Amino acid sequence: MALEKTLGIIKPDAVAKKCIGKILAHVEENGLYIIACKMTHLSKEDAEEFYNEHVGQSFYAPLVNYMTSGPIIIQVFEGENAIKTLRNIMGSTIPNKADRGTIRNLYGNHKPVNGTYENAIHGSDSKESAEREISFFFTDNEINKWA
Ligand code: IDP
Ligand code: MG
Repeated sequence: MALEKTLGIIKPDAVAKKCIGKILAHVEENGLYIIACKMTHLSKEDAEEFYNEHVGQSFYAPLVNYMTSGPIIIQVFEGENAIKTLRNIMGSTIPNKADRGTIRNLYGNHKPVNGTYENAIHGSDSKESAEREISFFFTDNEINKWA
C-alpha cells in the first residue's frame, strides 16, 4: 500500500445537476481525503492542453466543448492507493456500461451528448498522469497536509 495523491474533476454536467456534494461524499466514504479543492471554468486553451493526449481523436473537440460548457470542481485527493481507488469508484468511461453503484453509472449521462460521454468525473489514470495533472491546476502551497 502506498500513500498517493490523485487529481479529480467534477465535470460540468455533474456540477449543473447539483451532484457535487454526493460525489465528494462518495469519494470521502471510500477513504480518500480532500487536500485541495477549487471551482473554476476552464478556458478552451486549458481544456485542450489538459486533454492533449487525445489530440487527433474524433471525440477531442466534443470533449473540449463539454469540459468548457460550465464550471467544474477540481480536487486533489490523498489516501492509500488513491489513484486506483478513485478509478475503481468512478467506474469505466461510458456511464451506461460502468458498474452499478459507481460514480459514473450513478451520476453520468447514460446517453452520449454532442459526440462525448458526459460522465460526471475525471480521475488520473497513473502516477505520471496524477503528477502532471495536479501541477497543471495547483501550486505546491495550495495543497494541504494531513497530520
Ligand atoms: P477516462 O476519463 O475514463 O480516463 P479517456 O479515454 O481518458 O477516459 O477520455 C477522456 C474523456 O473523453 C472521457 O472521460 C469521456 O468524457 C470522453 N471520451 C472518451 N472516449 C470517448 C469516445 O469514444 N466517445 C466520446 N467521448 C469519449
Ligand atoms: Mg483518461
